[in-house]
Amino acid sequence: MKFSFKGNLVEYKPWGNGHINDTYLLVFEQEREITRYILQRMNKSIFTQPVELMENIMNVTSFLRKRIIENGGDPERETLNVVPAEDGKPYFVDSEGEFWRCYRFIENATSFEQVENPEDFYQSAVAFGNFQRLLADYPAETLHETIKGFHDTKARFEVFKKAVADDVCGRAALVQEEINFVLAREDVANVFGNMLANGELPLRVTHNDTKLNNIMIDNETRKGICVIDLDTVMPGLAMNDFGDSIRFGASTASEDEQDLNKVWCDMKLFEIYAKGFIEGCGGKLTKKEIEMLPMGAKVMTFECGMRFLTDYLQGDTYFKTHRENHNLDRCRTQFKLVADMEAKWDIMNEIVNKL
Ligand code: ADP
Ligand code: GN1
Ligand code: MG
Repeated sequence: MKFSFKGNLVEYKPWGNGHINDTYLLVFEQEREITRYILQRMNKSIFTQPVELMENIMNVTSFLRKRIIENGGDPERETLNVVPAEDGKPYFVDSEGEFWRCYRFIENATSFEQVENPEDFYQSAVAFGNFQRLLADYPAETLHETIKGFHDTKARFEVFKKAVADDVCGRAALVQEEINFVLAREDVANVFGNMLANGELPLRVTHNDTKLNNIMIDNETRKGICVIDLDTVMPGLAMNDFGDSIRFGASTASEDEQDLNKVWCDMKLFEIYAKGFIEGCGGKLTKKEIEMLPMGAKVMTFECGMRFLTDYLQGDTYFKTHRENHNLDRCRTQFKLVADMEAKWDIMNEIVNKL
């Protein structure tokens, strides 16, 4: 690998639970000093413009770096740090045309797959809110759109319908109930697109993939130290960043739990996250945005379930899967959560009103 590493490679293994990139931990040693790195093979079929993507990441992380220093923080741990390739570029292209990038490993911090302690979830909310606040005056027009229409739920609904009609794997008949669940909720797919078109919502620079495992929690202070996985930082909606965190972190079970009796949207976790996120955004959210936070949770959960189902119908080509029907299991947890949010709709709105 043509990166400016320190010392000799002593260990190398797959790392983390991301669904998109191939992530490895590298351990180097020099005069008994250990340095760890994160190496990633970028998913070129999903991120078709890796050079532009890395340009976004370099620009966003250097912008954050300045803000973190101004606020007296530690830029080595509070933002991602790209390790340049030997030619100085922020990526390396191998002989097969694969794009690799490398980050310094954030030590003494953990990314969680599920909420183990409500206080951690609160801290992750503050950190994701802060991230949005820190980027509030980032020149949004200079960002490349790394995935076109990433959270255009309306467009994703059309892609879903086409996947059902094409039925390339002959799986549609097996999932009629799930298909009907989506088709009955076209209004959910349209709500934010319509509001944007009416000028009711501002576009902001958002993260767009705010799962709990995309934040590093400091092992000692238990604060959300660093927001990672910056591939989808683009202009977007505040409610979507809020909502994606809820769909993943406020669930009482993991994203691919097969026993749906275990899957609920926990209202205590919803409240804790809403409080932390609003605080983290530091008064930047409009009244309308705050009012629409419960809708963000529902839309993101619905969209994600629909994306898992689309991928199942298309033959599991987008998300990494590790067992048969993995995308279908994931889709079912999301729809169970949507149904639970619908049942708890008044409570969710009361919580946000109270805040
Ligand atoms: P994906 O896009 O596939 O989700 P991520 O960039 O989120 O890939 O990385 C996958 C996992 O690797 C993360 O959830 C986290 O646990 C770990 N990780 C990524 N970057 C770092 C880093 N700089 N330091 C420590 N751990 C990291
Ligand atoms: C993917 O990269 P990762 O694992 O953090 C996906 C998200 C989905 C999520 C579902 C670029 O996130 O949009 O919500 O899986 N990222 C991309 O777990 O598609
Ligand atoms: Mg990730």
